[in-house]
Amino acid sequence: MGFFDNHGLSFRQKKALESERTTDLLGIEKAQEEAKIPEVEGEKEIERSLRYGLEAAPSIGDRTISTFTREPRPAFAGIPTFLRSPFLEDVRRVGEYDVAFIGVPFDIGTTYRAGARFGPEAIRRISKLYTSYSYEYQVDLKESLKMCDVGDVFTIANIEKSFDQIYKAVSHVFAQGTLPVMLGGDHAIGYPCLRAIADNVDGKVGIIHMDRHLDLQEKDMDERMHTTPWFHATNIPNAPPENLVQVGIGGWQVPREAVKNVRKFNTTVITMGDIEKHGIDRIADIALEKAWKGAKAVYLSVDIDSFDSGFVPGTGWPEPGGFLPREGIQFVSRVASEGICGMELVEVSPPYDVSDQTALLGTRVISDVLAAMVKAGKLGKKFT
Ligand SMILES: [Mn+2]
Repeated sequence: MGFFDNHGLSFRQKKALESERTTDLLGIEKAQEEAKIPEVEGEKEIERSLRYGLEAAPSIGDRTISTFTREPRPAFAGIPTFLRSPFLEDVRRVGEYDVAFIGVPFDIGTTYRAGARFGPEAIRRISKLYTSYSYEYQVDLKESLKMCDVGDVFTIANIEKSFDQIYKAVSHVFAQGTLPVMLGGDHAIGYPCLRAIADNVDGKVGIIHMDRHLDLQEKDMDERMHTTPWFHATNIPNAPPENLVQVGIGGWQVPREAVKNVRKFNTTVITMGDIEKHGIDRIADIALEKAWKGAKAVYLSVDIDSFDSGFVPGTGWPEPGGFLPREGIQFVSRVASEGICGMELVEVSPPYDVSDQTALLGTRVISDVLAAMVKAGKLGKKFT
């Protein structure tokens, strides 16, 4: 026996222990799962790219590269649509898709820092960083969903007329059985978006609203601004306030007028303290239970300012102490896995953003919602 025999494990013992350890690592498990995901659409994309964009110059060894780029490579090239989805010029055909991304460049409902009209543009641009595949979910969105980007709603410098435009756009998409995903835009758009959906659902619609703010006033400075959507949305007969769950509320920017309406309407408010106390999973259960109570569908409204202001400088009313990115992402994915009828991601204000971080987090939230829905079998029925 050498002096070192008592100094720890032998090589063989170590090996045995290692294999035990690695088996319960998600990271290893996921790499195995990847083998099961098809790459059919990816291959079709390359084929199309070579046909439309021409084969590359002879000196290029990789013959999947084209002359004009017509696929996601290089990430810095190309005209941005959300997640590189095909731009659908003819919106009459939107019913052929599972999901439609709708830009809503609107910020005249903003009461402090403007700029959310550039939100859709910034979100689309930074979404070029993303592939359609997620390691954690083991979902390749383009292999399981028919997605399109329908471009932007034609909004104008009048809040009520813009509401009518947004209402018509979202109604059109939703009525075709396509999941509308709105890239905001300030939070005023929540009202016309919800109204469009509620008018097309035969039953009650619940709302899960992530925000630091209640957005529950009737009017702000005599107009229906971004501080007012849920007052008006929950005034729609089949979107009652009892089915409105507001998550992440808190801080010093909540007007007392809105709080009075929480009492009056009996909405469910969940603070960051509640989340701290009960944890994300339990809070998601509570939110789902309240929103789904007697409802036929649930709408998800994510204000990017629900995240801690340190992570989202590019927003209209930043407020410290909100969700950490991992928490917020976990929450939306729990909500999405029960199925949602539509979503909006609002209040990304690129003029105040730093290194596109706010737009990037917005992109992440939407991508994870879609992946969670696919994983739960709630989306992708039009994909063949
Ligand atoms: Mn807010």
